[in-house]
Amino acid sequence: MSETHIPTLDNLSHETRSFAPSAEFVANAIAKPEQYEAAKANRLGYWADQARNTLTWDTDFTETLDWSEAPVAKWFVGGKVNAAYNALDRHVENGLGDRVAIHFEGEPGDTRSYTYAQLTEAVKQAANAFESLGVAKGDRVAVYLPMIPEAVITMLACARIGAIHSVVFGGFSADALRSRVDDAEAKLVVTADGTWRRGKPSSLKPAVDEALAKEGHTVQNVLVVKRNGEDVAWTPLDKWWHEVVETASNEHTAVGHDSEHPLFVLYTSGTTGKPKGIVHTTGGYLTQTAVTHRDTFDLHPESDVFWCTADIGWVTGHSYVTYAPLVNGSTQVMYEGTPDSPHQGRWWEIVQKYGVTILYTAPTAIRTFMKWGRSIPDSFDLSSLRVLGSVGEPINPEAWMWYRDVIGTNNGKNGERKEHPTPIVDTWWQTETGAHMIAPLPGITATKPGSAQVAVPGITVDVVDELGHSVADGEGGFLVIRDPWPAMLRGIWGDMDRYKDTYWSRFEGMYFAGDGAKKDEDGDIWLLGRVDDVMNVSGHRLSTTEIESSLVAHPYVAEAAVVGAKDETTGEAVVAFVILQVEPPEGEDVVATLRNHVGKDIGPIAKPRHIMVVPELPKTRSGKIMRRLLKDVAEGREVGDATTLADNTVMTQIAESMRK
Ligand code: 6R9
Repeated sequence: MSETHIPTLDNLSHETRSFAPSAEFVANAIAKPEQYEAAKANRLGYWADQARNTLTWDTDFTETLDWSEAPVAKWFVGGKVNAAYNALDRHVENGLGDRVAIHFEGEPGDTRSYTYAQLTEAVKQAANAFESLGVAKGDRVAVYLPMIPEAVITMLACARIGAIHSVVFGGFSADALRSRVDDAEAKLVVTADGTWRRGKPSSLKPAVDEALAKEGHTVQNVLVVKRNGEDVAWTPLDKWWHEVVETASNEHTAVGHDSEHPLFVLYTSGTTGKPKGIVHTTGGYLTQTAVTHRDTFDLHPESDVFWCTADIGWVTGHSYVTYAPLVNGSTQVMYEGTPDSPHQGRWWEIVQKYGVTILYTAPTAIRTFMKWGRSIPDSFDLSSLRVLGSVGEPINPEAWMWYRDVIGTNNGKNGERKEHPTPIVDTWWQTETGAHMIAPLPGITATKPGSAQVAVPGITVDVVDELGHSVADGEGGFLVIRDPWPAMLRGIWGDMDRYKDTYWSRFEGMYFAGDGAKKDEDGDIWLLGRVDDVMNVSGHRLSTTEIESSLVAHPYVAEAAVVGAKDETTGEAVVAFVILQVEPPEGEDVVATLRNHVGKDIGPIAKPRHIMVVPELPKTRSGKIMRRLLKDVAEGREVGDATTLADNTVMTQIAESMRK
């Protein structure tokens, strides 16, 4: 292996289990092995077929890909297509108006279901209302809403009229909201009085008021959905959603927008610096999100009930809540609240209640459920589940196996187990990629615990060394994407240079994803975490994921985060933060036990120098551990900017637990 920061994955390489799909699953699978071959033989032809078969175009496209201005792609050039029409009207026209599009479950237990016909009407009303407020094609609309149907309605109404939505996660602060409103020069803000969190009202509107208090912004109107009924202050910009939208006409004709018309901007953080407004356009994004939703999850839209637990504030909520499930005409569940309200079985209760067949969630949630114990999911009937998905970070083999054994074999409350556990699909992608890029297909791929494995048909990924040369099987390096793909970002809002510099300057002619990866002996891809999470200890490259997986595999440990702390002698030293799931026996030296465990599992070099037992780990709202903050603790520095934490008391809790 070459020098520098290419990660290794020695302990994950010990992972040799592999699970082939059952014959029954294969027989009914939507995706066919021939798709890989067709895409390989004629990549652009494959995507052109997918675009035409998946979407209804107002005007057909004349060119599949224009890469003449690389790295800015144009897909399905000359085509005209309306995203909202594809997600809604066409299903009603095709006789599916009575199919449920969204089963909404509010945190307090209130529910609402929208059929395709009802959702289409609601979006037409919102489109008319936004237009009456002066929003026109190309204008930006900031969306600061909880997980309620109005969030989806707002996004689709924007898409319908060609306005560009910029969803700002409801957990972000007033300052974060203002900087995003300013950067995109939003004309309209759509928000709510608030939402519910663990049985208590939680407000949103005051943050909007605070964000817009200082003059100099571009906002002309603020639309406010009444959700939790709390009193709110009222400004001259404010209008109630129920007064403006719900009284608007429900007739609205969708017109096709250019395939390359911007659909949305979504801000995402780099490791440092100002958030980047990732720009996505219409035709390519819709094609790849819909195709991957169909193939990765083996979607049978007439019978499946899909539930993606992501908030619409993240790309997963854009692609696999608002767009793909509706473009595919499927039925989905949307849940407003937290997994532990009013009890730790809430998610499983929802799966049981709606007969969810496909569940798509994040490793952090799975590890939380592991910590809470299997008796909770075991007491619900999860027999409807048939595909389980994972996204957001590398999934430890331990969590993967728990997901399979506990959730994937549950065949009812009576303790019966399924003969064939449900396939698990680990999906690697990013805000920038727009849709799945690496994922096993559940009726084709024999899955391996902890690996996203193979590029989806029509996508070319690779792992390269420092110099950009493809590494051999068994070797590690940097994950790159070799060819432009339909759902790729088209740039960073207002900053094309940063786009080129961030993604296209590291390796000539390749998209640099920022992730470390390894090819195993079969050529399957294992993700190792961000390359900035890679440690170098005495010249040995260690991945944070590798050591975390080892720690989590120990019966004492519920969750673990590992960082490299600067060390004069060894370059970096491994520092681990762990949450325990059991009270260790009296007199047990937990730290020594865990150090020895890692030493045995991976090798003495990987033994954490320090292990701190902590009550919580610092996570963003999307569940990513903020290792940067832990690094500050490990290196004895003052803790840096912690404003994007889901729970901002965590760092204090950690500091306190270390003083003890
Ligand atoms: C969809 C999403 C992107 C980063 C990405 C990588 C990590 C996401 C992963 C995964 C390993 C997976 N990531 N899925 N790592 N296995 N299945 O999460 O987008 O919020 O932009 O994050 O998340 O590090 O580069 P985003």
